[in-house]
Amino acid sequence: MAKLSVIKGDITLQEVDAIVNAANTSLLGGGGVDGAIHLAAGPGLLDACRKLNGCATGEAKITEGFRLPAEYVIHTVGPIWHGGNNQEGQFLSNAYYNSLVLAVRYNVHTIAFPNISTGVYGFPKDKAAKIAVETVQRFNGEHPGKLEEVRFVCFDEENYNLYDALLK
Ligand code: AR6
Repeated sequence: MAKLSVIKGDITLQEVDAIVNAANTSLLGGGGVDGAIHLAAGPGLLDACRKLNGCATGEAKITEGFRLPAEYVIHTVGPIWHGGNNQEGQFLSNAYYNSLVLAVRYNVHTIAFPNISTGVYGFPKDKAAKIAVETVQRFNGEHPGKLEEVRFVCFDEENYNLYDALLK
């Protein structure tokens, strides 16, 4: 069974097969974790993203990692929080699930996720953490032996504490 772990830190430094980017539908860069990943990966990442024709909310696309320690970047788009009655939970779950589907297809065994949608997209952190953990556990149950480690990389203390409690 894949190990689910949590650390407080910077996703661009993670030595894993793939890191996940919380992107927007253009895939052409932005602020937050997206900006940090593009900065660390270098301009090759933006060139590669230009060829992907964007990405719908809840879907995922993959590129190489360029200057990052990770071999791949999986770009996914979480939902913008509009109060919770617009299928935000389903879209967030899809973003995690579809990232993992792509990871397995590319023989990724270790993967790091940021806390998708919990920055400028405004998804409540407690709800998002529950959905993230439940979705990864469901995927693992459905795909036994495919993943070794799924690491949640939290940038802020509040997210770290939420994941730490859920994974205990
Ligand atoms: N490593 C790990 N986590 C980080 C890092 C980092 N280096 N930097 C920020 N975070 P956000 P969203 C955390 O806003 O809410 C972009 O402009 C941050 O603290 O990056 O999905 C895209 O282009 C927060 O917990 O992503 C989109 O337009 C989490 O990453 C939009 O933001 C996600 O915050 C996506 O919004």
